[in-house]
Amino acid sequence: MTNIILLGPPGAGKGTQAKNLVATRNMVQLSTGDMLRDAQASGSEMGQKVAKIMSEGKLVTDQIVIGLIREKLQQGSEGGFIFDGFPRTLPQADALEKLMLEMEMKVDSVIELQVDDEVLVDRIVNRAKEAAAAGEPVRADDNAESLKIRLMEYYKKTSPLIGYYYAKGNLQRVDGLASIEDVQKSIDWILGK
Ligand code: B4P
Repeated sequence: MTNIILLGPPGAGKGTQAKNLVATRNMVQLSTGDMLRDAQASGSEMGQKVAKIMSEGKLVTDQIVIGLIREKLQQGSEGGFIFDGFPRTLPQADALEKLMLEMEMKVDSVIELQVDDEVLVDRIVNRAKEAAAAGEPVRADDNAESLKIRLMEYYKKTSPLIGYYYAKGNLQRVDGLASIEDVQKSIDWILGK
């Protein structure tokens, strides 16, 4: 069983790589972004509460996302968990550490996907264009204005986690500018066969 965290700015490819790992390694993807979008789609009270925050590109409260993760961890996973978009703040990282201890598990690897800001903007704007062209729903936060705030939130609140995990000795860096397949190969190399 291997538990990993995928760390990186919006559009770095965390969700894309997590899906590959689910398909190839029988791991369970815990994407807080997907969980929050599902809550919105269900129309639940919590979903309604977070809708505006997310569309503006801001981070949802730690309390809400930690609650979502706790619930999913209790369901277990044979192949291990991929934390995709969680933790995003230092209090979330501390909470994850406590939860893992409680459940007698540990984070084996933290993989940082490194991508330049200009490329992130291109990817997000492209995703919005492709979805619109295909008649699919466009994410409310996939626009230049929200992205500016998402990036600021990342540098202010999430990037300190790079130092946090570096100090713990389990941070690995991957060139997220490479093709999806090459990023996948780098992650496979880190995780081993
Ligand atoms: P997320 O859903 O986590 O979204 P993301 O960071 O934008 O996406 P990701 O990095 O997964 O990029 P993707 O693979 O999709 O968060 C959305 C919002 O939810 C946050 O702003 C916040 O409001 C809230 N939230 C979530 N978690 C939270 C938490 N823990 N605490 C508080 N709030 C939280 O890739 C993007 C695009 O790039 C795709 O189109 C993909 O095809 C393309 N792409 C990927 N890899 C590529 C590559 N190597 N080359 C070319 N294109 C690539």
